Amino acid sequence: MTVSDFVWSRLGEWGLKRVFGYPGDGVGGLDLALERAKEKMAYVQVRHEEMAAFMASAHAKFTGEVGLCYATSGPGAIHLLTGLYDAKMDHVPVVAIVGQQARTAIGAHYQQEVDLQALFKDVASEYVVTAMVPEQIRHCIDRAVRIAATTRSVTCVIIPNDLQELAYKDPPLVHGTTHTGVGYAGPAKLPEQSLLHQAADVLNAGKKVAILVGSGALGATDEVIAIAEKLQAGVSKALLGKAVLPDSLPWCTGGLGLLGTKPSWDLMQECDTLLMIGSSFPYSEFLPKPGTARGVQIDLDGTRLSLRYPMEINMVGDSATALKALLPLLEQKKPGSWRKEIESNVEAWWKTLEDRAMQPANPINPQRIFWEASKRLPENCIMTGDSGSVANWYGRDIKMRRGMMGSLSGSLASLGAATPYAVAAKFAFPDRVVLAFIGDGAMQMNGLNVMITISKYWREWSNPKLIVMVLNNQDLNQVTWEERVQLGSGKTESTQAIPDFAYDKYAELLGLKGIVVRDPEKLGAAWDEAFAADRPVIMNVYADPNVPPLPPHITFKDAKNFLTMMATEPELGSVLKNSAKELLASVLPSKH
Ligand SMILES: Cc1ncc(C[n+]2csc(CCOP(=O)(O)OP(=O)(O)O)c2C)c(N)n1
Repeated sequence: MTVSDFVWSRLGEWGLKRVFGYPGDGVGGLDLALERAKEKMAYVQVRHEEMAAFMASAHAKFTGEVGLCYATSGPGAIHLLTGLYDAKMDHVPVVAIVGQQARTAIGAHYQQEVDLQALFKDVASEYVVTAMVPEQIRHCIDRAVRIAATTRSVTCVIIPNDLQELAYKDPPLVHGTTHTGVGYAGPAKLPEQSLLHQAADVLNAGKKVAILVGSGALGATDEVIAIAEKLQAGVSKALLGKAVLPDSLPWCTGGLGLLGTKPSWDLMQECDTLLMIGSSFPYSEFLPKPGTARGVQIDLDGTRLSLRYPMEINMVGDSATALKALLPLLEQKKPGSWRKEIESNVEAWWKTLEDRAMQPANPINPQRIFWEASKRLPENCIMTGDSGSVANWYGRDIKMRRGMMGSLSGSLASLGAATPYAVAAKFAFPDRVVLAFIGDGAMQMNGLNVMITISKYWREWSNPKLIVMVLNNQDLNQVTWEERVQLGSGKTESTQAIPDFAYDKYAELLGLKGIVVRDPEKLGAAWDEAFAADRPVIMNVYADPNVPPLPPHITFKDAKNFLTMMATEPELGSVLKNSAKELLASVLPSKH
């Protein structure tokens, strides 16, 4: 058994069953060993190492397991970085195995010799190690997996290519060696009883309780519902926590923040008590004004407590475990005006969203694409979103149901995550329908290349349904709107315009299905056709770039910048027309 054989077999013992990667001479030994290990370690070959890291990150997000990727020395290793930062910043565990030039060449300014320890020092800050002798590899692998799982972080093992070919050796039982083992049990952290009682006191005293849930609450749906009912609270969801609660709950106010909803804004502004569960939602200005609400927070990671809002009670714990223990300490609140107000806000908001979606646009209102999709989503589907304007519409217009999953690049907010995330979802859950919502900028950045990976593998999936919806607005729209509203500047054609591309024809070139939509009245039928397809689909939907992704709360500064922007806006007519229609739909729900 070579060192490389040992690496794959040990990772397999840890329960890691799939690696996303790309070969090279820096990982030659690992490449050959992977072929020998194929019964136990499935290999997904990407077209670019960044996709492998995004896939590993998404695998961790969708399965709760440790994600695994590998790349060759030098350029391959460098390519991994964005995907690894995505995992790091959204706190999911990923192990990266990276090749290096031969030990005899290190320090010789050799070809493809990059200082990988330095390169990965930040992204894999919890653990990055270069293995130098066969007796060392066991503890390198064991520690990389255990530390990634324990600290929900990225770890990295660098393996020089000559070491990969050597015979594996167990460490001898002598001074200067260590003898590690496999095995890790997930967190069951229960906060101290006294702290739970203090938290209950704060929550019981509240008259208007708001709850904010994030991805840390994804395994605690029943508990969150039970707590919300007991406290007669409204619940808002950070984007990565969108699947924590179904949007059919009348007191679920949807997303929070720039991409969020008006009922969530109102909930946070008017509450007297805030319970935050498993979230490091970034924007403090969308939370209650400090001092206006008493705060209780639960997070698995103590470093993220009181990070955005000064909490009174800070508890380290696993969401489901902590909430189960908290529940019997809470008094049942009586239904009252607070809950009623939240529910009527939520009801009105859904009408507003429908009204906004149905406003005519040129040619298609992007909100309507999501509105029509939402009605048709199959049970248990998995959705991925990219970082452009699609994130707004996915966040707001998609009604999440129980059993569905959804994710995107949250804290890094990197362009180009939607398609590799969709591939990882499909490999992890081949029987479920997967949808990727992506802008044309992101599709051209890397989505087109991921479609080749999809065309390579889709026949292996028991259910081949994977729909990639490309929002073809020929604009880097999210940034165009940010410039309009945040910088008071009109669209700059040179930086913002994106060339048209026949995404549907490209799908057919790859043996997939292509659908093109230019007419809003044909959207419903197009979604039906996509969901009925017997293979992956690209939907090329021509959308209006001038429909504003209105924030839930417009500040004076936003309004002032909007006015300033008008002087330099080349598409002023349609920007004004669409903005007026959106605003009217907000104040006059259900009147077109
Ligand atoms: C890797 C990366 N580069 C740049 C950005 C900045 N950025 C955020 S959204 C966006 C525009 C996205 O355009 P597109 O994918 O066409 O989607 P749209 O907003 O038009 O729907 C850009 C450039 C980013 N988030 N990530």
